[in-house]
Amino acid sequence: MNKILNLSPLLCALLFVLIFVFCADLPFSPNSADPSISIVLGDLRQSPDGTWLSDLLPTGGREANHANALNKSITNRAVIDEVKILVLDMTQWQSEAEFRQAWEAMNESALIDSSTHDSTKDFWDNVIRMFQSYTRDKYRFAGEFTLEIDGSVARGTINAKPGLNYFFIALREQGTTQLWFERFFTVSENEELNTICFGCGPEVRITFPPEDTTFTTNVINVSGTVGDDTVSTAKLILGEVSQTIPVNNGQFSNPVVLSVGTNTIIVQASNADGTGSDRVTVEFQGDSTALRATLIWDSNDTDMDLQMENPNGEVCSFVNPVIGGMKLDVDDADGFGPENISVNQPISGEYITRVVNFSASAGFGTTATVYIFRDETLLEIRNHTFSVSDVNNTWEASRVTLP
Ligand SMILES: [Ca+2]
Ligand SMILES: [Ca+2]
Repeated sequence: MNKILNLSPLLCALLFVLIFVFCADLPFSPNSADPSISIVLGDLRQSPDGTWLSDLLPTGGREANHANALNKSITNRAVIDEVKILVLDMTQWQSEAEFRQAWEAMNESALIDSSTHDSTKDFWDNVIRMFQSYTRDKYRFAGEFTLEIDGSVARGTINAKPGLNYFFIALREQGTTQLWFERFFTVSENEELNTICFGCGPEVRITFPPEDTTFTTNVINVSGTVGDDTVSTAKLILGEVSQTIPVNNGQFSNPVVLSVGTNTIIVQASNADGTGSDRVTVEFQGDSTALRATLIWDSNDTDMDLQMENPNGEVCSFVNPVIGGMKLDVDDADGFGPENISVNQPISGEYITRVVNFSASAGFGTTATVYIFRDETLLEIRNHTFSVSDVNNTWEASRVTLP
């Protein structure tokens, strides 16, 4: 016979009062003497990864609505008002694989007790009720925790028993729940090892330029490190211009073209865990340009060439980098760009910007993107894909008439 049933009603009532008094804030939390786990959710704006719970939920009727709520995307991630973590104690299992194998072997529909769903409760409450209804042979519902939100990052500390645990992490916006991540995690007895960063990706550090540097040249080299040697490319973002840059053995160094005034430079790198980024803000004090063209492209070890022809028929390119009031500020011969031509001494008439596919890497083409700035403001973005056989072909990207 179940031992609980042998308890006298008085003892049960006493236990209830003790549980209520001592655990009022976190009624289902594991004992605070359990190892603590520091959790960081790196970027809440990233797409969630969650299908497993959808599979668990019954289909049809109100339960289908719950499944829909789970998959409903939160439209404005800026107003996420709650981040919750639900912890299942899986310490009776040696590994995630062992549990999943046992779960697959079960008749799931027989396990799902739709009577646990209560139409007066919201989705999150029903998820908890559902998990609580299983807390017998397969796992134990250990508790729910709330993380602190700071912009798009959430942080907090939770406690869980040493051994295998399951974390179900949900974002909630005005009562709408979205599964963000689910993860099995083995809690160590040694608390220093219990740090989890979901969706954080590799650590990115911009080492040059330092924050708040003022430059008098418009092309600077951005360099730094990516904390994952297997990452081979990163994204370099400055205003509207977003380009791929190579990363070799965790190091990057690539030119970037500044606009007059304040520039925020962002470098992002991704791996299977998510996206990491760093940013610096610098100032460029120089003459504003009447017209400027920036070229980037999307494959490494290929050479694109930017050209600009002024109304007098003079052509600025790597052959004549300074001519007719135009200047090729930066040239690139090995992939991704940027190349940039600035018009510092404008003359009245039409300027034509062209891109020449100087070399093509074997096996794939290259998409070139040209950003045209008029008086330091983005006027247009044009792109064109060169096929592998388009070697030495020219693409006319833009025509702009200056007064
Ligand atoms: Ca080139
Ligand atoms: Ca390059």
